[in-house]
Amino acid sequence: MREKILNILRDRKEGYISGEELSKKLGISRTAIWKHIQALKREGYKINSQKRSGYSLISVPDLLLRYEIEKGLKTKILGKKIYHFKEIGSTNDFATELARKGIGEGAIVIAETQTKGKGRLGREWSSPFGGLWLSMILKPKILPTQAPRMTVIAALGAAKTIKKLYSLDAFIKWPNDVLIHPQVRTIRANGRIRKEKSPALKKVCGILTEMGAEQDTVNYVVIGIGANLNVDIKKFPLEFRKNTTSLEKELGHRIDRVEFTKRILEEIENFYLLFKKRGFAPILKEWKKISTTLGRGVKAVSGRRIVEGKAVDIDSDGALIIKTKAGKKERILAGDVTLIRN
Ligand code: BT5
Repeated sequence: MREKILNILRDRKEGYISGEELSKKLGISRTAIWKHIQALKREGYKINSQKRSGYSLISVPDLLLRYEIEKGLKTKILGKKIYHFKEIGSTNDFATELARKGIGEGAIVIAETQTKGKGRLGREWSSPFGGLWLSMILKPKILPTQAPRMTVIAALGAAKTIKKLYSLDAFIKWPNDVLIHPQVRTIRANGRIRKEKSPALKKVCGILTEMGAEQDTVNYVVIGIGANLNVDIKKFPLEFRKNTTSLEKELGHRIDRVEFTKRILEEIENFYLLFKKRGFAPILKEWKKISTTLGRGVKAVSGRRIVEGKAVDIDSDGALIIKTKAGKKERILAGDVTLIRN
């Protein structure tokens, strides 16, 4: 009902619509309309109420509210149910609770800030206001060992969104980092203005995939996406600032977070549907095109195991294949990778 009221108010642009007209259109009492308007105001919508003329929508809050995301969202699965929080511990933890309770595929959890945002291996993830901190529940028919495939699907969706919306090349560093080139610098050489990208890549988005599984069956996968949109990196702890950036910083302007959220859901869903229809091979092909890991000298740390060599492939589970100096091929299913030489 609130969504319907909002849409009618939006259509009126700056004009007013009376409580009576709203009540007729929607078939509910004027008191019920008034109550919904109060609830919308509490959520942050600025709505003018005038006794004679009725209601007028003045502004929409800079929040990732359900009604804003749902409006015009072109997905079939993702965003079927949207949970929004101004603050939460971790969206991944909440989504996991939901999945355990049997909430179906496609539900998403969004928070404006997280107090216990997490990265992989219990690491901390800075989640101040202005970013996108989102988790989704998926129920793919995969083996537990194939869960890294879901990380690749999400990372591809994130990279594609950044490319399509802002024409920035985004790359994936195995297994879960989405990176972009820092600010394009304008340099004057021989009186000419040249644009140049800094060669170093910085992390703008990270993915955390968790799952509930029994032996050979995956019950659910929770994919957490942390994207630095309008986030001030200077507010991060010092040790997190290196090699980190935000889209606002690189583009030089604030970005439309609602638009980004809708697009990333659509792009991830496209890759997910492609995966369901055609398997992992076409996903892998796309991934390889924008991998910053393949062909590079790497040091991979997976638990106590350390493997150094050249990253030569990604296999059908999403595992990284490293060829060591001794010529042996090692397979890393999960871990951290440092690029060590070109
Ligand atoms: C990741 O871990 O990159 C996965 C991040 C996933 C975050 C999302 S937000 C929504 C959902 N709910 C959660 O609680 N989590 C997910 P990892 O590769 O382990 O990287 C973690 C490391 O990145 C940290 O140790 C820091 O060095 C750095 N870091 C922390 N906050 C960052 C940020 N906002 N942007 C870039 N780097 C960050």
